[in-house]
Amino acid sequence: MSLQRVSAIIFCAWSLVSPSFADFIVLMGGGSGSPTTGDQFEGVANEWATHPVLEIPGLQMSARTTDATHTLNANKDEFGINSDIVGENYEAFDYGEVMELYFDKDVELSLLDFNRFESGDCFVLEVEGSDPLEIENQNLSSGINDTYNFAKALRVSAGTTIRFYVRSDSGAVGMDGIGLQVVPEPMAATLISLTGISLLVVRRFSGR
Ligand SMILES: [Ca+2]
Ligand SMILES: [Ca+2]
Ligand SMILES: [Ca+2]
Ligand SMILES: [Ca+2]
Repeated sequence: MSLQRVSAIIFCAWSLVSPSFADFIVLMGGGSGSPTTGDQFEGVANEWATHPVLEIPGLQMSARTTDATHTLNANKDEFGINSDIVGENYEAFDYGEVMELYFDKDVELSLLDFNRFESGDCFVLEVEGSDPLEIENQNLSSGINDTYNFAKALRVSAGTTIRFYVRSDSGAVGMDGIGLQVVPEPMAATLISLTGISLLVVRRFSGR
C-alpha cells in the first residue's frame, strides 16, 4: 500500500470523527424559487409538522404554535407568527405567540439570528427542563444584524422541545435563522472501521 493511500484512509477516518463547523437553518422565506426550511412550516398552527432541514442534510425539525389561531409565518424578511392578537405584527413574534420545535438528532445551538430586535425587546428561549434564557438587545453580538452568539454552545437532545417567545414587556421580534451543529452519532461504527483499517495498515507494513 502506498503512503498516499494510507494518508487518504487516515484522512477519511479523521473526517468521520472530527466535528464539523456550525450550520445554519434559514427560517426567513426564500421565495418560490428557493424555498428555505422556514417556508416548509408556512401556515402551521398548533399541530406538529415535521420537515427535513433543507440546509442541513439528514436533520429533521418539528414545529408548531401553541394556539389553533396562531400560524407560523415565513416571509422574505423574517420568520414569525401570525395571530389574532390585536396590534400584533404578523411577520414577527409578539407577546402571547409561542413557537415550539425539536430536532430528531442531538444538536448544539451556537447562534440565533433575529430581525427588528430593538432596544427594550426581549426574546426568550426555553429548553424543556431548563431555566428560560432571556436575550435582550444589549446581549446581541451584532446589533446591526440582530445576532446572538451563545457564550457556550447550548446542547439540546433529540426530541427535547425548545420554546421561542418574547417577554411580556417586549416589542415584536422576528427571526432570520438558527446556527447549530449536529452532534456526531455514537462512534461505535466508526471505531470498528478504524480498527479494521489499523489492522490492514499494520499487516501491510509488517510485510505479510
Ligand atoms: Ca408567509
Ligand atoms: Ca405576530
Ligand atoms: Ca438578522
Ligand atoms: Ca422590535
